[in-house]
Amino acid sequence: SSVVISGVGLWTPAHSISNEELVASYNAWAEQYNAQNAIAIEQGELEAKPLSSASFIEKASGIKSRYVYAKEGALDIDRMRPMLPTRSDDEVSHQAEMAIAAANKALAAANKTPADIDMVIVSCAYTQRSYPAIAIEVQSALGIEGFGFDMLVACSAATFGLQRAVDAVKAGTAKGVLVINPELTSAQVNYMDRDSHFIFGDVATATVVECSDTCQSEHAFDVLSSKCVTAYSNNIRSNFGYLTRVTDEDPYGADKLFHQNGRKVFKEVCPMAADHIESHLNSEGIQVSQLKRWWLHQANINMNLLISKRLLGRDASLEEAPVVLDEYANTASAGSIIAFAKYHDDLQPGDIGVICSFGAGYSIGSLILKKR
Ligand code: CO8
Repeated sequence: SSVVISGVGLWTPAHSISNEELVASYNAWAEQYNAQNAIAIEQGELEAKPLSSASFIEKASGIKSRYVYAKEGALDIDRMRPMLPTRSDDEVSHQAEMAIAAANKALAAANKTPADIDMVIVSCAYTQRSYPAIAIEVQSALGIEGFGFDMLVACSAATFGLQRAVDAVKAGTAKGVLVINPELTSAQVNYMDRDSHFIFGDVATATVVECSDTCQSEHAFDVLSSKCVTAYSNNIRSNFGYLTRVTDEDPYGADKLFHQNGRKVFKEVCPMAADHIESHLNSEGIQVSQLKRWWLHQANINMNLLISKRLLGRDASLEEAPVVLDEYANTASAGSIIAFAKYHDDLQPGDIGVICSFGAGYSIGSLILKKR
């Protein structure tokens, strides 16, 4: 018997923001800022805020729009961040709600019920609190017996979570695992930063991992192997955390939100990811040319083109390396799983594909899958 991914679920928020809407809001905010600070800017004490452009965003990143969990507030130039209502301790939390929606879809796709699951991993770039774990809240809401925990690995949270799940099923620690990625990134986006205001969107994905002996799914994939690697870098960073209260820093400071050195990330991560995929495939005796599908991390279209070109010696077609970031933007760890969710059921038995994430940490995670 083998370990399989037997179902995947994708929950998409109801609201979206186009590049044009986002840029109109940012530019109105920047113009207001520049007018209000005209004297300080003229005297060289402050820098004027530069304007953003929808055509730059699409060309530099491939992103055309993004979904958001809450639209209210994000485009309001007197607020520039989404507005979420506070929920009481007795209500389901925002992130658990997203997670439950994706988990139910994954269970349905795998032909499973909560009784078939005994381990829940909520794995994403941020959790809205430290405890009780979002995973335990989800476990309780779904009526799952067993255990759950949260884990954070930024953009590679989904692949690293899947590796934990695969290992748990292999070891007999769990019979069925739900790995859920409720990415509520909009809360950490700096909508006042031209260089990053366009990058992220919200979404939730979930996958069911189990033993092939119990699998009842038409679209299951054997996990041939998984490989994770990390290498420390400050080029993508957020300093928000529980110590913010006691260091007396501004909790809204720009360094507390997502920020990056995008050019450096691009240059450093592309070769790392390409080498990682190649060496992972080679360790399984698989040639790059045998890959039917690349479910790549969705941060930047040019990154994905470069990575696949480096390995294939030509551009990958959209069928080989599907793109979802045009519609979803970068959804942290969920990107490669969205691509997998939307583009897997046409593969034939024996077809091989790779899920690969790359991002903050740096962190890279890959799983080689074979259609059953
Ligand atoms: N509009 C107009 N002009 C702009 C804009 C804009 N919005 N933004 C930048 N410019 C300007 C720049 O200022 C620059 O001007 P100049 O040449 O005068 O200095 C020029 O355009 C070119 O800028 P860049 O060199 O920055 O542009 P790039 O072509 O490199 O594109 C990208 C910028 C799109 C950011 C690109 O570098 C990129 O995508 N890099 C990879 C980044 C990446 O993959 N990051 C991963 C981060 S995600 C992650 O790891 C998960 C973190 C956890 C989740 C966080 C949730 C919030």
